[in-house]
Amino acid sequence: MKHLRCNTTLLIFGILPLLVSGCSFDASRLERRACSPTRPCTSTGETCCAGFCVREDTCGVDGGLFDSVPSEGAPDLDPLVDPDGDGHPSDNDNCPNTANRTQADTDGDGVGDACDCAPGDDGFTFAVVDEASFADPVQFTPLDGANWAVIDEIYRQPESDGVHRAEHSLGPNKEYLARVRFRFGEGGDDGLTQPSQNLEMAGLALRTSDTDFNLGVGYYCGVDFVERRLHIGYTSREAISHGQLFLLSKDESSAPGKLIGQQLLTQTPYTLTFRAVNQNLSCTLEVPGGITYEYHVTDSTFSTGRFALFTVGTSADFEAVKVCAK
Ligand SMILES: [Ca+2]
Ligand SMILES: [Ca+2]
Ligand SMILES: [Ca+2]
Repeated sequence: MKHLRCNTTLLIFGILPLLVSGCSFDASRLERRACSPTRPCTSTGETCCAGFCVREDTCGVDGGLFDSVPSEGAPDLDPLVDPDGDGHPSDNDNCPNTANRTQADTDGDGVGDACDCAPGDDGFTFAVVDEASFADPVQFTPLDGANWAVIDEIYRQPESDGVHRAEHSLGPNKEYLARVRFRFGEGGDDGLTQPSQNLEMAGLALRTSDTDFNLGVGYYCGVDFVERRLHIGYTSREAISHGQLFLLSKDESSAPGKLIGQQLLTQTPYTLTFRAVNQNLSCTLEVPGGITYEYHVTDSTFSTGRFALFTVGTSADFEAVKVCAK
C-alpha cells in the first residue's frame, strides 16, 4: 500500500485539541468505507487509499482523503484485530466498526464522534434507530401504511395531502435528542384548514403517550414552509377535537413561532434538532450556509411516549435520522 507522509498539525475542534497529520481535516471523510487488501473497494472508479475507499483521482492528491488521515500510529493490522481498518485494534477503538483514525470524541464520553448518536452532548446513546435499522418496520412504524417508503436510507413521504406520521415507541421520562435532515417536496391540501390557508409543514414530534396510538398528543418541532416559521408547540386532545392539530402551543407566547429570515426552498437539505433535556424543549433549524434558528419552551410536566416524523400538507424526504436518549 502506498504511503504518503504529511506534516503533523494541531487543529482546534470545539474545545479539544485534535492531533492529525495532514493538510486538512474533514470529519465527513473519516466516515468513508474502510478497505484493505482482503476487503477491496467494490464501487466503480474507487480505489483503496490509506485504508479507505476514495475516488481514484483523489488518492494522494492535496486535499484528498489520503492527506487528512494520519499514517503514523495507524499501521495496517490483521482484519480480525482491526475490522474497520483504521489502525486501532477493536479493544482500543472508540468506534470499533467504523473507520475513525483520529478517534475524535468531542464530548469526551468514550464513544467516538463517528458512532456517537449525539457527538456534542455527553451521555446520549441511540434510543430508536441507527441508519441500519431505520428501515425496519418493526422498529419504526409508518402509520400511513404504504405511504411511507425507505429508498436509499431516505425515509420518504410522497403524499402531499393530509397529515402523515411514522412513529417509534420511546420509554417515558427520559431525555431525548432527535436530529434529522429533511427536504420539502411538493405542497398540497393539509386537510385541516381552508385551502387558501394550507399549512406545509415537516418535522419531528415527541408525543406524551405511548398508548394513545392514534392521537397526536404531544410536542412537535416543525418548519412551516409557507409562513417561513420554526414552531415548537403542543397538541392537546382539545386541540385535536377542534381540528387545530398543529396550530396551538401549550405556551401561548410561543404560538407565532420563530420567523426564518430567508425563503425556504424545496429539495434543499435542512437539519432539524429536537432536544428535550431537564424538561426544557428546544427546536433548532440549520439551513445551508450555516445559519441556525432556535426556539424553546419549558414544560415541568413533560414526558415522552413516542417519537415521530411528520408531514402536513407536503411531501418530504427525511434522512440521517438519529434519536438519542439518556
Ligand atoms: Ca479499528
Ligand atoms: Ca474505528
Ligand atoms: Ca462521544
